Amino acid sequence: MTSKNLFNEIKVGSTLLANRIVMAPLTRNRAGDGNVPTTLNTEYYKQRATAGLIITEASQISPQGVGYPGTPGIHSEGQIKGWKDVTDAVHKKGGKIFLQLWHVGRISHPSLQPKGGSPVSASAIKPDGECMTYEGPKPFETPRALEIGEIAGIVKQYVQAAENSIEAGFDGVEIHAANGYLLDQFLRDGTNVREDQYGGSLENRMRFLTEVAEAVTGAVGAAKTGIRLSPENTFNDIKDSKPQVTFNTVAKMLSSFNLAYLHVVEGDFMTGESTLDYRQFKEYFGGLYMGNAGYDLERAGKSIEGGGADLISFGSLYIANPDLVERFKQNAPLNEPDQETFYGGDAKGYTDYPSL
Ligand code: 8OZ
Repeated sequence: MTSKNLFNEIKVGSTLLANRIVMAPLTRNRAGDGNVPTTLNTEYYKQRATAGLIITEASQISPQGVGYPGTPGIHSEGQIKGWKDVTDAVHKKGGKIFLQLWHVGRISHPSLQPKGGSPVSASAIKPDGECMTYEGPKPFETPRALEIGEIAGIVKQYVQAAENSIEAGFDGVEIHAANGYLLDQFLRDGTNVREDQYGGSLENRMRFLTEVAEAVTGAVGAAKTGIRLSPENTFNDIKDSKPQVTFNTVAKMLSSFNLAYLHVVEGDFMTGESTLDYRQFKEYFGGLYMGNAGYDLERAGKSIEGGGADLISFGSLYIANPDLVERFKQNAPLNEPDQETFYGGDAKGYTDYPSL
């Protein structure tokens, strides 16, 4: 039996997954004090442990990496301990789980930053829109361009956070280089107008991500490291003038690391449109490719069977259907996600969606 389908097991780096159905990283803003994962968070992930792989919600690598209320971190002892309960619960049910490593860069606000400092970015370019703060939405402010001497320190924070993740029992980590956050702010030319070796040419814009990939894979192993990209997503007011070329080149650069997988947000969250040729990214990368954005059972199955992807991640379907794998197997009806309870709150809309 060599035919590929959604329900086949697959070896991803050093981790054997029971199926190719992945729970996408989903920000839910329900971490506890100190941005520490709680028993409620443990319950939520445990309920979803039949996914082939869970990728956690984006989790800060440092206090500077924070951009929203109630998002968990992976830089303090308490956070490591909180996450250990999550990984233990998921593993007890036979699941596998990677942590998503996050630094928001300019998608933050002084009120969320250590000592009320300015958020940082590749260049001092203000995003359009508002930041979610503890006092409600506030207009974004102009970020401070990182000094060249600060970048190595942030690379070290990615490494420390990756090592903390392994200590917390994760099967691996996903480097979040998508959706307009710090690493994406360096990659795309709409947010990076630096004139040093981290800006200008595409090679220079890729330097920060290249260094993070090299350092994280060096620390925890390429077989435990995935990366997420979003070539045409305009979420968080970001754009690139030549996204196909830029991300073909990023995918090619990443191919040299033997990563566990490349995870790609296909299309634009904001418009629902998808205009690029995602097969090209897959081919330039050469390793396991995880597709994401708006897949349903039928399209996911076709993509896996047709060689368009090796894994598919599901976001809102996983919010509402803890037993998504079983529902897909039975082609059973799905619960509808409630948008009102996506971000913040308690168990309602979080751990109270019924299984079959
Ligand atoms: C939605 C709301 C807040 C954060 C991402 C971490 O887009 C996010 C996010 C999404 O990757």
